Amino acid sequence: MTTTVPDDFLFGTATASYQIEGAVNEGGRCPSIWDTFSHTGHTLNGDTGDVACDSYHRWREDLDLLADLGVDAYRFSVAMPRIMPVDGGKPNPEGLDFYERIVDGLLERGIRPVVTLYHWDLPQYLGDRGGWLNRDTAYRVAEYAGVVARLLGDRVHTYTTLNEPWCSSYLSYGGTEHAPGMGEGPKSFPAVHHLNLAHGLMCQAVRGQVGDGAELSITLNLQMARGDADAVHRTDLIANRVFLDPILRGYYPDELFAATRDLCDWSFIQDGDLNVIHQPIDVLGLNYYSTNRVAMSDRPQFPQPVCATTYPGCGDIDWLPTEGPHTEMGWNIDPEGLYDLLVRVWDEYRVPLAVTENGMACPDEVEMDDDGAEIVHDGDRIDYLKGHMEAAGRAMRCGVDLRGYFVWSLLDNFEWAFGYSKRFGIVRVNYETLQRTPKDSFTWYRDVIRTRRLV
Ligand code: IFM
Repeated sequence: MTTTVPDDFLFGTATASYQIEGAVNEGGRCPSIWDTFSHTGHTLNGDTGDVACDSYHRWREDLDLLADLGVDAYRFSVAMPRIMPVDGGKPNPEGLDFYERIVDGLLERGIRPVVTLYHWDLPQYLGDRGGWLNRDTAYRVAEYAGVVARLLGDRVHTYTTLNEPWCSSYLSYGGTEHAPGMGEGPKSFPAVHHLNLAHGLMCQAVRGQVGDGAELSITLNLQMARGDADAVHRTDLIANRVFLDPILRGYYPDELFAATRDLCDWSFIQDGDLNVIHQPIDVLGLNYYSTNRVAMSDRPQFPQPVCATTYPGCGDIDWLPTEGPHTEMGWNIDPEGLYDLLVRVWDEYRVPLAVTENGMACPDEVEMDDDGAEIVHDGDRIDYLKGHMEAAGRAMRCGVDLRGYFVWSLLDNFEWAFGYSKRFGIVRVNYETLQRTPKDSFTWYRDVIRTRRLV
């Protein structure tokens, strides 16, 4: 069954600055923690974002692709290293001009800009002072958010404060997968709190510039676990409610303190922080790809010594292999998980939602047409998108207030620690020539958007 969406529903695609822009030494940009991380052997094949899709130079072509696709909105991120390249210095006019051209270029094409203010490319000078372990980072990032909002104002449809703070905390300070790759499990808790604080401060900074009419959001990648009730409950607490509850309800759950008692005293929470974090938002973005399967084990909850983990406080939980088909990332394909997630968050938090990322890395095969041009028949990606859109539509029919759906990603791009080995784009990027080629999924999505139906 298909679901017809309201006129103001946003069909879109998403990207992020470090993943597509390249030109890392141009326009006055300073290095970010991802430049450092990727240049020091932490990514597959030593890949870096130095060139990426070269969207810094090819942005017009990319916006034309979006216009051809017929999207209502484009979700992209602004790079703080382009806007505030000097520690304690003034905003960089070249960086500001770049994003102003993109926003105006989108509006000229009838596309609404959805701006993510922070998608992981923290300036290295803030990384040098502890990154998200340092409370000051929250204030510096909020100051930058105000600079961007002052410039772009109400030309932006939605300002998203942070993309996936789970990754910027647990995966970056708890584990070793993301910059700075600290790998000290519970060290990620102060990073979590400082990211939550940054979200609140950024909301205040944007509203301070744009006024109460500013549409604000944050995007979370909530971890959808299935399995033993106790294991599901604990992982939900550590990975999800640690963001959802302070942001949407103004408190950290007591159970969280109990579940982490041997690891962290949470003394970094200061008086008034929760009031700052608990700002009204207009829409909650959810990035969804797959589910996890968990079970309680016989191990102790708090292993000694503390180890690298993206789930501190969950030492007694096993992550089991997932069933069914998997994407090239090794993630299982479980559209029902998207339905469950949307219904759960809507039922518990009653906040309007948007699917701000959903998509699939596929082993795309490139063929040549009669004229020697590249073509990609990515039927597996179409099936993935179809299944998830159907699930999203079903959630809407069950009453979920869903405002948009964004495919990850417009372009094949730099997939973080996986470098260029994983392709999520509905447009192929040939990394030698940088030529863009719409895949079959692009044409299919264009037809979906035209019908204004979730498949
Ligand atoms: O590429 C990432 C993106 O930056 C954040 N969400 C998940 C995507 C796929 O891993």
